Amino acid sequence: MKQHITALTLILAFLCLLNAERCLAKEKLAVLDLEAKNAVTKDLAEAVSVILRDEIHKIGRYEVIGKEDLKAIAKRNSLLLQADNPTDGEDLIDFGRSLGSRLLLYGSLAKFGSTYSISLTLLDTGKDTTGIKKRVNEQCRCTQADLLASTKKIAGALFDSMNPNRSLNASSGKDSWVEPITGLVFRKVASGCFSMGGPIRVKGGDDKMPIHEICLDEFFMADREISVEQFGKFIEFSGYTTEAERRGGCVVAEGNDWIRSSSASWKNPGMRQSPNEPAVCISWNDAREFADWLNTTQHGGVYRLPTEAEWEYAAGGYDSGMPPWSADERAICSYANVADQSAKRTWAELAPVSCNDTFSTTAPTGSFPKNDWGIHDIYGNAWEWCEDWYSPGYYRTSPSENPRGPASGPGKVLRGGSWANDENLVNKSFRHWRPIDFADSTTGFRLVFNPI
Ligand SMILES: [Ca+2]
Ligand SMILES: [Ca+2]
Repeated sequence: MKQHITALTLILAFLCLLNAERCLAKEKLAVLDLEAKNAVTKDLAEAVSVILRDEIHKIGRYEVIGKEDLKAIAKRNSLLLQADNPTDGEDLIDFGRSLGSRLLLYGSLAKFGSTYSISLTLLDTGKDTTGIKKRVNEQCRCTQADLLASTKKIAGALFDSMNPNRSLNASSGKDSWVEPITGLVFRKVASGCFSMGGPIRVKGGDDKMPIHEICLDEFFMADREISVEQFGKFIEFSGYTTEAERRGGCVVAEGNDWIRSSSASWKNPGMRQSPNEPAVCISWNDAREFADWLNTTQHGGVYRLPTEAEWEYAAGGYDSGMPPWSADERAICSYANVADQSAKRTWAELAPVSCNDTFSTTAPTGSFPKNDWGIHDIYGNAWEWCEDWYSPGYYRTSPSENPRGPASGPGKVLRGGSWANDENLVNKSFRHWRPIDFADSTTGFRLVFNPI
């Protein structure tokens, strides 16, 4: 008998050598129903979730907990099955642990126009290994039937062929993040401290004083201003109408004056623009809507406008911490699109710098050299909205760590100057502001990103 058992054990061991996967205990994986967003019905989100479970089961590496088992375990343990609203990371970790499943897959399915957007996050809930293991965002400009067919591919993308550019978490050490819908590239800006503010001799009054030490956590900043093409994607997918289009137009340069034109908007800002030039005639509210839209499409992290401190820290991304033309203003045309001699030919009343940057209005984003953080056009081209309310005395009371501006103000901060400004406004410390519904043909924006 003992000999028979030994022989059987040997046969099993041999079979295991031939197919090790069958002999190893598979890792448990719980797949929550996808959250239905925008124009997606709960039924469709559930159907895609079922296909996801099947496809992951077929991969063979995981014991996928079925929907009914999920419900049963949750009921047995008096848990709230959070499949409809998987938003809080801590709750999800607790939920996964309670299920006895170290791996938890959750996400959402949204629809913008004719494009489906599916976002999936694989969460490790293990006590010593807690964290996001993988993340994937895919878009499918397709019919509902095609979406169901392509779900198989999405499961593969998550477990087998993730594009490293689309996977990131705060501790991964990656230096960039590509937002999948717009293709926006975000560069890591490392945590650090710097002197914020500037001397009064620089135009703009004493709101830049006192110069004070600020320390910031790491963040990711878009390497370019939002372009006309990228803003157009937002409009197409979201159906949003800008404030200029709804509320009487945009202030544009006409002749030697700045006038409100009722027909002007980001589509028609009073000057000819190519798709890769910065979107202008953008109000703060419009910029905020853009960020909110991205946040509804994916779980990768939070998109937002930079704080004023983050903007100024990123703008100091040079060896000296100051822009490279600080010693000689004529060098500014090599680094930024400003009101230069070519602009003067079109707009006679501009006070131009004495050099020629060759662009009379906006330039395609990325036309000028990036700074040491990898960021283009932080000076000039389009003004950039910040998250902070403006207050002229804020620097006297600002906290020294991660300041977020005062609680209220007459408007929001704009930074960096534009194609219509000289070096007095195109500099590191000049503080501009406008009401949140204001838009002119110099106001644009860029985003920052914080991974979860
Ligand atoms: Ca110019
Ligand atoms: Ca700019």
